[in-house]
Amino acid sequence: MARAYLGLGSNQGDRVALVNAALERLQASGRVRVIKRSSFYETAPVGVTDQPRFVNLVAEVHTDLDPQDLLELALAVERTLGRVRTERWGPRTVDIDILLYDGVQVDTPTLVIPHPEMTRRRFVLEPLLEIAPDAALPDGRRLAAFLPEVRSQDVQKVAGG
Ligand code: GSY
Repeated sequence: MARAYLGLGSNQGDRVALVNAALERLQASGRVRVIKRSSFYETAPVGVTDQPRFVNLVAEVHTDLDPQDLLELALAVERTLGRVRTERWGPRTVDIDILLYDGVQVDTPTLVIPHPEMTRRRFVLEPLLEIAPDAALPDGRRLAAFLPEVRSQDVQKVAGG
């Protein structure tokens, strides 16, 4: 059984309900077990900044799927929750990114693990470090070391979330 960390986000509709539904559908597949989930974080958009604010969280999952099949499942769940991939960095009902998968590196045209942007995104690092303070990249670099560089990004833990 592999351990993976997934980043989930939404900035359309009932954002919290959509992220919860995505986790439920991943688990309902029978191939993914959600072990831990971070708090919800309300976050300013990164990349295309002229779009609604996001809610984000990170979940630790156990899975018997290999990385490519986990990606296929994530994309299928996104589609069932109404995501249509039009604008690359634009608004989305729900987005599921594979951040880390055991200690492995994947570099294919459709999938790169560790997620190539994760060290530059406070909306990923903050929730990830909440549930996995010692998390590290496959080369051993601790993710906590990247947090000071992204502190200026607007990320706020949602009370009770
Ligand atoms: O890759 C995730 C989608 N995304 C997000 C996001 O989830 N949260 C925030 N705050 N900004 C984002 N920009 C993109 S693209």
